[in-house]
Amino acid sequence: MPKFLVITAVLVVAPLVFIQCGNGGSAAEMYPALTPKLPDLTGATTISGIVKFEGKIPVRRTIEMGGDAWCKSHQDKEKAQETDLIVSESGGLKDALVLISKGLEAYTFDYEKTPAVMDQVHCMYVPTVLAVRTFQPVEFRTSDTTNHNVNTLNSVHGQGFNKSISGAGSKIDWQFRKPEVNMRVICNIHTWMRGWVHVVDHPYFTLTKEDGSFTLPNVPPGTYEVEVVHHLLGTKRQSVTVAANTPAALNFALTKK
Ligand SMILES: [Cu+2]
Repeated sequence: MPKFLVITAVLVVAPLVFIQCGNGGSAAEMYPALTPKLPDLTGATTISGIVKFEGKIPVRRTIEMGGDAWCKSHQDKEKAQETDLIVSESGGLKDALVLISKGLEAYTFDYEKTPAVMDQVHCMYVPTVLAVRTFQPVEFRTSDTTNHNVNTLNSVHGQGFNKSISGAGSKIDWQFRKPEVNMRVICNIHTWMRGWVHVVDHPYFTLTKEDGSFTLPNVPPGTYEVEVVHHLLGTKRQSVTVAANTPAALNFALTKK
């Protein structure tokens, strides 16, 4: 087949396959059968460290909600600050995903069935960043008495959705079934609303705290690649060898691209 036909076929057919497979899903939770193959935790220890932002510490501005009367009148002046880049006074980067990206291939972990929650409060996502397991139930809630929509359609695996939500206490139930990072959550009604969802297929991940610190507990001895992912600053990886009962330290620095 001529090369251009192959390329055309890939470009045309591939998106259709993604749409029809629907890797995400709502309503009834689905858990394909699996046989856990868990690591031996003898000598397991922690990997911990700090993720720093390199560069001038950004000043977070208060969000202007003037375009919507309900949001403006309910705005939490302290909390309604830009969420794209949150850096502490000491340069610690908040809300970076830290995960083991290589070294766990031999294992199969049980599902996490406790729902993860992203709420909408005073026209902001709370929390702004959510890190969940594949197949973990996720509840997109609203505590607001105004209308929102939740749009995650930038998913590269076609597991996003776009649904409207209104009425305090309402929720959208969803499952993300493929590992994926930096899925953006937006509300098409309120352009300042921005969140991110990361989906990981094992339990060795966390989000950095206010000061940029992180801890991955219960890591069995071995050699791993650890990855840090930030929605704005990109990805960095380092390898680390974890010896039995010896906590490992690992620091990262990210900067604007
Ligand atoms: Cu909204």
